Formats: sequence, C-alpha cells, structure tokens
Amino acid sequence: MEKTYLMIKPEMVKAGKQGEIIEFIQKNGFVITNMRQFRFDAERAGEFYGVHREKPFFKDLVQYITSGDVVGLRLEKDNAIKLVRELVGTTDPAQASPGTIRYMYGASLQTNAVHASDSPESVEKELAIVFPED
Ligand code: FUP
Repeated sequence: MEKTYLMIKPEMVKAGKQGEIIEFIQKNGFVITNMRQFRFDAERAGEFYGVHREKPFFKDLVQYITSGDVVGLRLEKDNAIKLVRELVGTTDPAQASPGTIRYMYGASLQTNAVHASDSPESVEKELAIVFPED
C-alpha cells in the first residue's frame, strides 16, 4: 500500500461538503489512516506551499488557505499518489473531466475544492506538517 495526502480546502468545509467528499474518496477504495480538521497559520501555510513561494499567486494562496478550517486526510491504497490525483482532476476545475472532485466541486483555479500531493517527496513533507506526531 502506498500512502498519500489529500486536503479538503476551506470553502468546502465552510459549505459542509467535507462528508460527501470523504465518502467519495472511501467509495473509490482509499483507506483513511488519519484525519484532522485544523486551520493553518500563515507560517505553516507558507511552508506547506513552499514550492510556490516565488509565484505571483503565492500571497493570495496563503491568505486563502488560512481563511478557514481544512480537513487533512492520510490515505492508503496501491498507487495512491497517482490514483488520487486522477480522482481530483486538473488544477483548473474548468478543464476537469466529469467524475473528478474538481469537476463536481471546484469553482475556480484558487477555490478548487481539494489538494492532493503530487510526489512521494511532497507526501512526506506534507504529512510531516499536518501529522507531526506520526
Ligand atoms: P495542484 O497540484 O493541481 O493542486 O496545483 P499546483 O500545485 O500547480 O497549484 C497549487 C495551488 O495553487 C492550486 F491548488 C491552486 C493555486 N493556484 C492559484 O491560485 N493560481 C494559479 O495561477 C495556479 C495555482
């Protein structure tokens, strides 16, 4: 089994959609091995999105991700990293395929419903930030 990290973003938690998204993830065969609702402070958010620090959208991204609670999930499944990203869909919901989370729930490039780790290195880094006790 491979592990990965999925995160339900603030606008989904505010809208009460976290339950539907979690159910969808489980129905697609991912096992939840840890889960936590929390709010990022700016420093942790900057660390989490560190690869985007020099991007023009970085400041907005940090402001948005700290705007409310998120739900972080540690998931396990064979080939989990690739499969969960397929289930999530493209970064821009307008380009996402039907049946993906961002197609169903995403509203914009920024408010795209969920985050999913994109590599084994990101998984390790992101899980260490969100579940430091593990
Ligand atoms: P993804 O891996 O699909 O989550 O997308 P990226 O790592 O490329 O981008 C990280 C986050 O930055 C995205 F979820 C949305 C946000 N973003 C913007 O807000 N504006 C942009 O122009 C590009 C990305």
